[in-house]
Amino acid sequence: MRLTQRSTVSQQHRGLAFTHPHLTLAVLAGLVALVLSACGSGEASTAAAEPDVDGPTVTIEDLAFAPETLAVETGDTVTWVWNDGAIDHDVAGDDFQSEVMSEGSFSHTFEEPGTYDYVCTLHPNMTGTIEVTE
Ligand SMILES: [Cu+2]
Repeated sequence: MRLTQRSTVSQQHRGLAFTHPHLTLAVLAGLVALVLSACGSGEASTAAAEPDVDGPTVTIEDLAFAPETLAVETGDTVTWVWNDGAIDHDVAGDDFQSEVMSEGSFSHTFEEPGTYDYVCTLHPNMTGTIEVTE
């Protein structure tokens, strides 16, 4: 009887001993999955947030400003978004000037009505115009 009881107890202990490492692995795997998915979604939202600009936008791509002419209202903020691979560009107007860069964005608020021509100083045939109406 005692031998039987002992062996039963030891079998239960073995069962627990085998169950616990599996639970621990499952919890670890769950945590790893959580961390990975958190990182993944963070990168995704950062990448998605950049082109998602409020207000009028000019995209810099294929060695051009698109649209080349953009009509906005006084007080509007125009955002230029770099989307031309590793090619450097800038946005240079009479009273606004971005840095030379290959990614990111640059914003300028037009407080006065008028026609604002600008260029990329690295590619003089890259020209654009912002028409600011009242
Ligand atoms: Cu350029």
